[in-house]
Amino acid sequence: MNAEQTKRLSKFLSYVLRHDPGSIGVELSPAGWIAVDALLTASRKHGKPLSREQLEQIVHGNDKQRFAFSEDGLQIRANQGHSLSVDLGYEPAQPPEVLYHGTTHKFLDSIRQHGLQKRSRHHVHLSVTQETAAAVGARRGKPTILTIRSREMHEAGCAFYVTPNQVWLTEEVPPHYIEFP
Ligand code: HQG
Repeated sequence: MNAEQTKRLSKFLSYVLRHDPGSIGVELSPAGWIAVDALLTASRKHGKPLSREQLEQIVHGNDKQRFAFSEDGLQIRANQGHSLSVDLGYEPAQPPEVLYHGTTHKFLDSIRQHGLQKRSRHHVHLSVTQETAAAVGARRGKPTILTIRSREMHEAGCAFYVTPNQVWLTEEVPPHYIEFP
């Protein structure tokens, strides 16, 4: 599978596992899982033939670990980024002193006013490193990196969760915890 094919299938999987499993006629468990066999069969039926081997390549080769297999390897789910209602079961965790959020200039006025909001996702996504935040921000234009005083937020009672791929999640970030460049 070449890089272009991998990217295309990874996008397809993101769409099905985060947003619309019904588009290929399948359902997810409350924790977001689907049986690998059911996924492969449904994908084939909907014109996206996919082998177990390709799926493994996507799951393990993905730089951002968007997907995970269950321990027995029989099920798969997305690690984060859902718009569907799923309970991923991540434990609340204590964040580092600061975390970073990558965004773009045109959103700054609104963020200054309203803070960071989760928009269509379940959480606001925060990064451990400025590099990651820069890459996230670059998806939408010239990146701007915001520094979030996450420890202070946590001490004030805001819950944080961390995904297996070190993305930190929280409900929202009020403006006074954000340091703008
Ligand atoms: C912005 C990708 C105006 C926010 C990435 C962001 C990440 C506001 C956009 C993951 C705002 C939402 C998440 C406000 C937030 N006013 N704009 N009050 N509050 N925003 O994609 O964090 O490829 O939902 O700054 O790599 O960009 O999906 O969130 O620009 O890890 O695996 O609204 O998605 O990963 O955009 O990205 P998103 P995000 P995947």
